[in-house]
Amino acid sequence: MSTSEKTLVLVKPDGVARGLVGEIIGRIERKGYTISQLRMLQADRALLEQHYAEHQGKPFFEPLVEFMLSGPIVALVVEGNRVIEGFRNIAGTTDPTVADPGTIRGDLARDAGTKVTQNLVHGSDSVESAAREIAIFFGGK
Ligand code: DAT
Ligand code: MG
Repeated sequence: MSTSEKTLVLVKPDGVARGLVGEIIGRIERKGYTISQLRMLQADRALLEQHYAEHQGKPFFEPLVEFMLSGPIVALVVEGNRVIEGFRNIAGTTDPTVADPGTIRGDLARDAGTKVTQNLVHGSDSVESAAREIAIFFGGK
């Protein structure tokens, strides 16, 4: 049985604004995963409300959408065995203050003092989320 998976990775507006796209993509490549699709875009509200549907109603939802609208993002489909778990490991935990050193968030992000946590990257959290999110950003291809 193959364990090859796809995940949706986003470099969020803080990552693009800080010039960390290459650093983040480089870490994914050096880990050995395959980048199979990539696009830079300015997201709109409808796309983000769909992408973050699970967080609707939470206090950070509106700040999260506003933050994700604040500048261009880079969307990638990344493939490999157990890549969903593997990318979330190299990304580190949600809160960059306590994310482990060696991770993207632990090495490159910190508390920005904003209503929403700014942590450079998104990675899908399950096979189902990945399929749903890839369809949102890449039209189901
Ligand atoms: P992750 O991106 O680690 O999967 P998540 O899906 O729970 O985290 O939340 C999506 C994003 O929302 C997260 O990357 C940063 C922000 N966020 C999550 N929890 C938050 C909180 N308690 N306060 C502020 N922002 C938060
Ligand atoms: Mg999440």
